[in-house]
Amino acid sequence: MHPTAVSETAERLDSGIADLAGFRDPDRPGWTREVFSESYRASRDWTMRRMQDAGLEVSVDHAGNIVGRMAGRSSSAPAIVTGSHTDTVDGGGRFDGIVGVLGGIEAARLLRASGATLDRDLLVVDFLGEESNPFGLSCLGSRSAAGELTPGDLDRQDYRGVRLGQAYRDFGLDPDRLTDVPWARRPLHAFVELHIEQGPTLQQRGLPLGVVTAITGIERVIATFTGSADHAGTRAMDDRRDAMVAAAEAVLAVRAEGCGAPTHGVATATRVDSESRSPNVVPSLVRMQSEIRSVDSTWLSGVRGRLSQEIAAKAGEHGVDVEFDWSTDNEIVHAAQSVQDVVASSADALGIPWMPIPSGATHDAVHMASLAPMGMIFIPSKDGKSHCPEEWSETADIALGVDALVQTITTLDGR
Ligand code: HGY
Ligand code: MN
Ligand code: MN
Repeated sequence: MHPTAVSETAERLDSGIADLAGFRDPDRPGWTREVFSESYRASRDWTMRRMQDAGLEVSVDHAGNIVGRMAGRSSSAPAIVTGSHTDTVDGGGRFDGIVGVLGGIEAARLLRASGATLDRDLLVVDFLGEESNPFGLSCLGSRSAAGELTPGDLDRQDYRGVRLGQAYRDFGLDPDRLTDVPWARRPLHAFVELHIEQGPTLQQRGLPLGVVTAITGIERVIATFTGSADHAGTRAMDDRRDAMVAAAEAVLAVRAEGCGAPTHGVATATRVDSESRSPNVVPSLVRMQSEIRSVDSTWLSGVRGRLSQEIAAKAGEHGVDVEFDWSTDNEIVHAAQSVQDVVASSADALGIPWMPIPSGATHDAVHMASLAPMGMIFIPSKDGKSHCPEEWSETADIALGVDALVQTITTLDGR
């Protein structure tokens, strides 16, 4: 790309990231903009205007996804889709998902500016609510587009007891039409998502680009420990049924499971809540939330049995009962070899060094993979930090990722 164009792209990316980061929850750390929040609602008008400025025809589908369309010569041909998300985790950063939405918009702008007209429509999508949320369900918008959101999902409740269906309604979306997503019902040619790596590998290897090979599967569990309440001052230590101790043993069992993964696997206890409110009572009811991830299907498929058995045995030693509520947030998904090859050849054509890399994070691409051949392009994350205020990616790396995305879209269009 001509140096002037490079600096204009870099300036637009810089200012876009800064402007979007301004839509944040003032009461939370980092750049928090959680799904259904007021800061998220306010940011969406900005995103729509950004798409319009780039010459895209903008609409919001019944699933709440913001869709920017650049018409191709043949609107009947299967479309190419790119995009990501602009919601964040609590205390999140400025790049996770945002790079894929702003990068997709920039790619469309560059394609238009080059005078190139694609054969196929290009859709740039800001998917609703990709991040895991208090309802325990990630990728709301892409899951709906793929027809994978179920009526039962809408009965999920957050810790205030609010149903997911009500949260959609409060946000202005009709819970009965969430999978009515026409653009996703037409044949689609390919889906490619630009995203930060959210890990340290590319930086450690000194590489500016990753071609994603697979996206991790995620198993989630809420373990509920039931012991017996007692006076913390009078009940002898060898005569307790302490639910907190059983939960603590479970946290360590989760860690041991992740550390024992043979190839690629992680396991994290992310929350422990005790129902006991008084500081002088032996806890009788404690819940532990955990998630386990891997691209190794053999290991991941055995994790429910291994962990349930280990945690139940430890709880039994303390006379504590335990119940498990397991769920699969998403299965392991492999990127289409055809799209991986196009991303790789595009990077080669641009002289951008790259490596194949699995994704330990999940993405909207997981659900889009059921609609079209899927691929992802990674750019480096500074020190591998993500889901925190320190999350950082260099503008030059983002611009390279955009170049690779433009080249990939152009090549896919001709196939
Ligand atoms: O949880 C994830 O991996 C993604 O950031 N939602
Ligand atoms: Mn993300
Ligand atoms: Mn994320």
